[in-house]
Amino acid sequence: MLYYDSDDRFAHYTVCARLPANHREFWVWPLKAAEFLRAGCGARTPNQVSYPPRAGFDDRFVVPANARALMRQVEENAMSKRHAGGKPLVPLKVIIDTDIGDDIDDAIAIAYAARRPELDIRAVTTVYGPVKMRAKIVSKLLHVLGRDDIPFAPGAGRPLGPIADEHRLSLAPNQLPFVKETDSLRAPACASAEELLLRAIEAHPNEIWLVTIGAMTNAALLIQKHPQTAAKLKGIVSMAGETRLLLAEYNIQCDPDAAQIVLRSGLMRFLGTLDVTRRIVMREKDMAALRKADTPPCRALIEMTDLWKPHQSSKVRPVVYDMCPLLWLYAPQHFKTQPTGVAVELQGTLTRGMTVPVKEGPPIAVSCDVDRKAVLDELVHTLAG
Ligand SMILES: [Ca+2]
Repeated sequence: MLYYDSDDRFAHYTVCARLPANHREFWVWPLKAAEFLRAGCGARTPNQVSYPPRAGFDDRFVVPANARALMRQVEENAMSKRHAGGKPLVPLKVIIDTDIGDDIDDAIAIAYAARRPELDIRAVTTVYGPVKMRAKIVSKLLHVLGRDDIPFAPGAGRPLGPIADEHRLSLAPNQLPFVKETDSLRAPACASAEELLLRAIEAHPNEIWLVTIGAMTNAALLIQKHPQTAAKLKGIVSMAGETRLLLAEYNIQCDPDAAQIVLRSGLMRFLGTLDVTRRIVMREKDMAALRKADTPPCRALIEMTDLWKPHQSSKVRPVVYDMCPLLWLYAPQHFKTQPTGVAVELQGTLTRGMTVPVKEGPPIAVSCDVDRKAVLDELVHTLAG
């Protein structure tokens, strides 16, 4: 049940939603008139409603035809308000640095971020191996998402140092067939991720979060070559590393030397580690919801999932590691973290690429646990709601 009120003093509407029967609380917060109208409620004359609502509250103000859209708006505002401590929603500016095309979670993370009002994607850059092919996938995906306004560029293909899996650098991404010959793709905004990163960060100093969901080569090059611009980042958050299992996590393994530079830079704020993020396996009902939604973004993700599936053996359904740093930015309550200094093992022949907790070094919020159900519900609600 939804109702609304006006408050001329602040020139906004107050929208209230009564949660399902097992909840006793009411959520109340301001929505600007524009947001209210965008939620699909039309220009009805505001009515005065007392708050807290009285018993026997008058149903004349209920807006059932728009209940679903309004409820979504209401929930999103509530979440943002909780995170922002009651301040109006100001989207967080992010640059997503991705190795899209191999695992499926990059595409899911970008589609998810593009639909969240809390996140403002300022650029997408690609990294590791066939970066130009990855950029083509980004171009197509952003188009399907209706986000041709987001600039993108290919980044560094080669890691800074030697890697064990050299042959992987030349493999075409398994999701490249998502891009068809008949597609007229938008061109990259500039020739290199380096240029795009400089442009985006300098345009909004101290406002941009760099979100790495692949190897950290681009981030490390930025820090090495342009330290003054890198210092204007609000911070870096990543899906990377593993501090409890005795293994080297993939994104670190792809460029351990770059990871060491980034983890020791003082810019890293959050690491979504393997042992935590690998728990977030999409449920069959989540995939069914995407299929049922049948929107262009959901159809694209299903198509990309079908391309990805034959190329991996262990995963039953997508594991959405890469959305974690994006979600943590505005909803950290879904994660438990431990402030930890982290260093990368660079010397060991068997251990190169492992991330090790260390006493010295800048502390990073390293994930320890995650509310898996909350994350998946948030994801599906965002993509298919
Ligand atoms: Ca990735």
